[in-house]
Amino acid sequence: MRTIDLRSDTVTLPTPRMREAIYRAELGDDVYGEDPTVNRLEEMVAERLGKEAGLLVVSGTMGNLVSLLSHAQRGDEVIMGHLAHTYLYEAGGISVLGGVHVRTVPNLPNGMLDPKEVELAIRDPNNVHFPRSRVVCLENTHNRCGGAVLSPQQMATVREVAKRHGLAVHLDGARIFNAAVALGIDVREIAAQADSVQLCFSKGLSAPVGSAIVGSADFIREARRNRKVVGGSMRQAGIIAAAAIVALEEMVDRLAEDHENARILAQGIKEIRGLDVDLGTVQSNIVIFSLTAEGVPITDVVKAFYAEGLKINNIDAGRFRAVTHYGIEREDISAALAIMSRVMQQFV
Ligand code: TLP
Repeated sequence: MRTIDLRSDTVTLPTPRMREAIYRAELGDDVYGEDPTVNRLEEMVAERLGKEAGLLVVSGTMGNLVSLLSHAQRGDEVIMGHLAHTYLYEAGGISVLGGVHVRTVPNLPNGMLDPKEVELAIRDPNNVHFPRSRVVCLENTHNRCGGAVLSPQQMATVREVAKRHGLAVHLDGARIFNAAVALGIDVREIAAQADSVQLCFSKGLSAPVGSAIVGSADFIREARRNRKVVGGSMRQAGIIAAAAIVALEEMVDRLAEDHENARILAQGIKEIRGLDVDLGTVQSNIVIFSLTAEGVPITDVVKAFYAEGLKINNIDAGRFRAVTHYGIEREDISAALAIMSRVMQQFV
């Protein structure tokens, strides 16, 4: 039985071209700055996002950690949404390792932060009671808000407040290319609304490992030091960079297919008794949908999906998340819907 894995776009395997590029990669010791493939990737990603410099890091989590440690010192405060990945799913790294305090403001259902709420959260720097507000984080696309896409115009409203108060803006752009493809714009327009951006190669872009951070040359110099602090400096990391280069060159435009598949999946879910989805929230490759069948433990439904070869996890007691990605074809979406429909008959 073929398994259809919609748990995440992190499950994507490297493409044949990536395996070939990994095999052939020219390598050197990157801690000496001598890995030509890493150097090429870092220049390429900075150029692509319209920033001065880039840095390869192991993961999205490390990219956000190193970025925030570079913007904020011990006792400083970072403002982010209460549904931010960095707040919910990164093991509190910035507090654990950096002594950086987090202040949350409510995420709106569209993934945005209300600029008025952000402004209210910024502390008076002259009051000794308060940590110092240093940076505001946005996330685009927004994972827990169902892959919601933030436009540059929306982001600019938060950036304006941050700049007026002298704060930096960091973007968790794990899926920034999904946002750019969904909006049909150059990714630079999104990156321009942040001082630093973290982006992942290992999600929809299908590389096996790796993220990058981009920003000013000064910021990246500091981030390179902080990457060392967290043990993230690598040696012949061209092995990783080679696949990331292929990801940037070949895997961005096809994200549109994932978005279309997500929409078809959501439309199908809407027709299944016992499940529901707000189609307006499906803007990229993530579908968050609800269990409406009463008195059914959601984990029983998850188990029943798995037993039929469909991997979808729940994100809380009432909602599931499905993510489309490279390797999931239109037929898989039809097959997934058939399984969901069959399974839900047991529960309604
Ligand atoms: N997200 C993963 C899980 O951790 C939930 C997923 O399956 O979606 N920022 C965002 C917006 C993310 O979605 C993720 C990963 C990260 C950062 C962290 O990236 P990694 O997993 O590379 O550390």
